[in-house]
Amino acid sequence: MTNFVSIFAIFFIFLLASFESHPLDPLDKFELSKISNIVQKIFPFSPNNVTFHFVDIDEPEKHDVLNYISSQNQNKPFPYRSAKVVIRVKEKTHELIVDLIKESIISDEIYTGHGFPPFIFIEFIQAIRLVRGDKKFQQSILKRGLNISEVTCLPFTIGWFGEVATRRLVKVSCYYRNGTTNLWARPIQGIKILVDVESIKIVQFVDKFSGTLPKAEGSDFVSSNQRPDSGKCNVTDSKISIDGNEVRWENWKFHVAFNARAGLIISTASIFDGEMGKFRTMLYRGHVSETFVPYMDPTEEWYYRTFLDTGEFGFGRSANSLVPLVDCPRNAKFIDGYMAGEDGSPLIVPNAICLFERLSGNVAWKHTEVGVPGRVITSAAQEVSLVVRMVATVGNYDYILDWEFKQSGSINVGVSLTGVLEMKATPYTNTKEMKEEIYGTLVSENIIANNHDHFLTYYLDLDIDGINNTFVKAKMKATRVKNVNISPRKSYWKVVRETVRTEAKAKLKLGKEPADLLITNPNQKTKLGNHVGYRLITGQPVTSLLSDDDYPQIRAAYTKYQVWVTRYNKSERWAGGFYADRSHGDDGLAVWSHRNRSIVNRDIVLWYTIGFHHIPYQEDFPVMPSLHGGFELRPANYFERNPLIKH
Ligand SMILES: *[C@@H]1O[C@H](CO)[C@@H](O)[C@H](O)[C@H]1NC(C)=O
Ligand SMILES: *[C@@H]1O[C@H](CO)[C@@H](O)[C@H](O)[C@H]1NC(C)=O
Ligand SMILES: *[C@@H]1O[C@H](CO)[C@@H](O)[C@H](O)[C@H]1NC(C)=O
Ligand SMILES: *[C@@H]1O[C@H](CO)[C@@H](O)[C@H](O)[C@H]1NC(C)=O
Ligand SMILES: *[C@@H]1O[C@H](CO)[C@@H](O)[C@H](O)[C@H]1NC(C)=O
Ligand SMILES: *[C@@H]1O[C@H](CO)[C@@H](O)[C@H](O)[C@H]1NC(C)=O
Ligand SMILES: *[C@@H]1O[C@H](CO)[C@@H](O)[C@H](O)[C@H]1NC(C)=O
Ligand SMILES: [Cu+2]
Repeated sequence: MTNFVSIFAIFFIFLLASFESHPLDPLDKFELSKISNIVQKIFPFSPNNVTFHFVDIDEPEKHDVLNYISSQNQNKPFPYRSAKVVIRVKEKTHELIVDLIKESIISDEIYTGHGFPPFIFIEFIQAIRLVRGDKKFQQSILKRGLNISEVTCLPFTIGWFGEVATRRLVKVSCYYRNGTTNLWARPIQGIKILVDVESIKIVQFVDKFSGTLPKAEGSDFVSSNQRPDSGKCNVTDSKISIDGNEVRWENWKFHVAFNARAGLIISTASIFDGEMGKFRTMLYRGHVSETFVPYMDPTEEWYYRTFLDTGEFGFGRSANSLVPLVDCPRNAKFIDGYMAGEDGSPLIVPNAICLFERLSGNVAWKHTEVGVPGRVITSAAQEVSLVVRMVATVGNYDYILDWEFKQSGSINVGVSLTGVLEMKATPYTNTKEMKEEIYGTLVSENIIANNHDHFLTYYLDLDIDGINNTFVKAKMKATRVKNVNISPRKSYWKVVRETVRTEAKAKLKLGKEPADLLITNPNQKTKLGNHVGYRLITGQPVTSLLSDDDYPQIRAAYTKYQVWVTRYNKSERWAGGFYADRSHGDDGLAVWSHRNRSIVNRDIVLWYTIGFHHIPYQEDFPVMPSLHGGFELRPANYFERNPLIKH
């Protein structure tokens, strides 16, 4: 009996594993616990002397992944699985590779380069606790006549400004709630507090006893009871199938993952081609790679606010638990996210990702024909799409990240910015009183919202019908009609295709010349002889306006161009460098691209940055209405015809 039960159990587990595992699956809670235990054996820890800053699957070889998922027989588990783990021990950064099958650490290297791994919750909490408990700080609050119970303190990463950076530091800023929720509107100014998160010490404390405290009236933004789904945006019966992390919907098949750094990751996306009767590859991996948010205020209390949010903290670490009927509609399905806590043990983010079918009310295609005698033919279809969403709240800002899959073969990738602006106090209550530069907009009495940028850089490893692809610019060239005898026209434009041969030539500042940007497969043609491809339709052309020698720009050099193409290398995924906190700009997209590798008919990665120059306006106060940006990946001679027309 016992035997039978255990055999049955093993069989059952085997079944589960065989149906659900994919080599790019994120680490689950059992694997995270296992990793923590394996590391614990070599680095025995008590709270705080060993901290886990990055835990993710160690990227398997791409050809192994592709072979595995394309092989018919997936009952065999993927032959290897390991994790990349970055821990801090005795103020040193260890990069570990943990083999999850052998259950051992197979590599341990101490990183000695510039920059530090991401911060973790406990470090922020300790820094805040330290400041609040500090006698000098308490006196500063008392002297201002404020009540410490109504003070909220928050840590900020400090960037790098040419100094020797040997310590992991944050600056702590405090706010006076005084019974309100919009703490960002009530900064307590004049106090500078620098905290070392590893020795847990205040290394600098300066109070100038300056600054006005804005009044609280009108700054609240708590919403009234959540409005139930009105049904205005109609939902359909969901045809989404989720098996483990694999999603199938209409003609799409892809894998969804979550990690602490990028948050939502889309992998191995393929689309079913009805004409060919098979799935065709399109995107191997896509996710937010880095986020750069520099503020445009060079003054003492603001200059350092030049955040690389994804690398310094993490979009996944900032992920919200999505609320049904608020963050996602009625028909949404949810996936939980897992990541490692400070001691490596698993933390869950329930409902970190949602998937839902959207009937937007848009028309997918349409034509009304009046030219057929005797009748008017109207043909059209409503657009139904699949949205995959997560929301990251990084301090004051909220980023709603969407991947929208369309049956036409397009993927629309978008981000909506909302939340509360970072603000500073001012004695001014009207613009006519202003005597000096304020570096922002007076959004309420005594409150300035500072000018800043947001750059979200996406990693897009497109594999159009195979891994070897080419980056092509289809330029529109204004041309003069030469033979005046055949045409009264003087000019037209023609398409001049340019294959971009090297990484150096593939970094683009858009808006200078009209061109379609294509990732094509030079080895595959349609029946009609066109090279199969996908097109990147970009949004507003925004690039960083900071000077090249400005420290934040050195760290985020890649934001000078919206588009880059590099050779695929599994270690090159984080545009601002892996160690983004206090980085010096010696790792990252700009550095890799500088090698100027050939990108013709190779495995290549497209990088696209959605940018916003944000001049605040009064409507952004007290909370900002969503502002949208995005791009589209759209088939371009990929299909023989419009895939929406089934026949
Ligand atoms: C962490 O501290 C504990 C208790 O003091 C000690 O036993 C352990 O060896 C320390 N671990 C490391 C890696 O230094
Ligand atoms: C300070 O605020 C707390 C609640 O936030 C309140 O209970 C307390 O009475 C206040 N203290 C003073 C001196 O006003
Ligand atoms: C705090 O709120 C109270 C009650 O609204 C108000 O009287 C007081 O002036 C506020 N204090 C500050 C420093 O804004
Ligand atoms: C939404 O769709 C359902 C099912 O198709 C239909 O019964 C309902 O009337 C629709 N509601 C609206 C507001 O269009
Ligand atoms: C891709 O191109 C490289 C370099 O030409 C070649 O070695 C490799 O075999 C190609 N891979 C595939 C899958 O075609
Ligand atoms: C892959 O990237 C890493 C990190 O940039 C680099 O050290 C390594 O040399 C690269 N490998 C190849 C084959 O280019
Ligand atoms: C990159 O390589 C190409 C072809 O070898 C060359 O023409 C170009 O000057 C190089 N660019 C840089 C910046 O090295
Ligand atoms: Cu903004």
